[in-house]
Amino acid sequence: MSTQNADPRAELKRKAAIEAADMVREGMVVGLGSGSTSAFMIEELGRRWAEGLRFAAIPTSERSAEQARSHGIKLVTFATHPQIDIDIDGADEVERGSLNLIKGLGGALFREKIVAAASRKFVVVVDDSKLVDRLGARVPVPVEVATFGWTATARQIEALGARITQRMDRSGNVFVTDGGNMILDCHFGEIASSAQLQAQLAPIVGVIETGLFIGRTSEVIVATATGLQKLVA
Ligand code: ABF
Repeated sequence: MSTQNADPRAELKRKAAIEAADMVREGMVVGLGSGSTSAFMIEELGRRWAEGLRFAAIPTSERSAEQARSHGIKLVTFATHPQIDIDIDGADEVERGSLNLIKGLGGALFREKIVAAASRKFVVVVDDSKLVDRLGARVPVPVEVATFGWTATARQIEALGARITQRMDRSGNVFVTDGGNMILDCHFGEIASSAQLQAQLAPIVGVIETGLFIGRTSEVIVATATGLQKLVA
């Protein structure tokens, strides 16, 4: 049964996700992204799996793993499948010119970046509300940090000009990532150079990974009210 969507944005996400799922071929190793757009992609791959398409998948979150398992999709690890053919994932913002991304509002950025980095092709699926001229104006940069000493880590990020909020979960507790770390949502406003900001954040002790994905995107599938657009790096 396909998902019915009252939300028109969800319908756009579903269209982009199905287009990306169509790139998966027999025998491929596939990175499964996280978030609601990726969930549509996993649902579509589940449908194709039921029809007989066979591939191996590496999920970027426990939630995506659970969804894939529910369809019977074969999950593997980097130990046996170090090279991923295609990784399909969502994003929170896509910068039009560079195709650099902000990811991680869903909390899975660390695994998402590891999977993207191991992939020959990294395909991003979004609706057109995610396209921006400059990253950072609308959403913070999520930064996964170690819990130990996090206030010291936060002070160093603040020194780069960020206003920081500690990510909480729906129950009001500190959000814990699949890796057991926490997330600081770092509001920089419009970012002049996301590559430079990434270079400043990465060496801070305590920073595990940032949600800035620089120079990794192969292709973006954008769903608009009038159809699909493809942006290629
Ligand atoms: C993942 O899910 C994340 O990197 C990003 O934070 C989020 C996008 O969510 P959605 O597809 O629900 O808009 O891709």
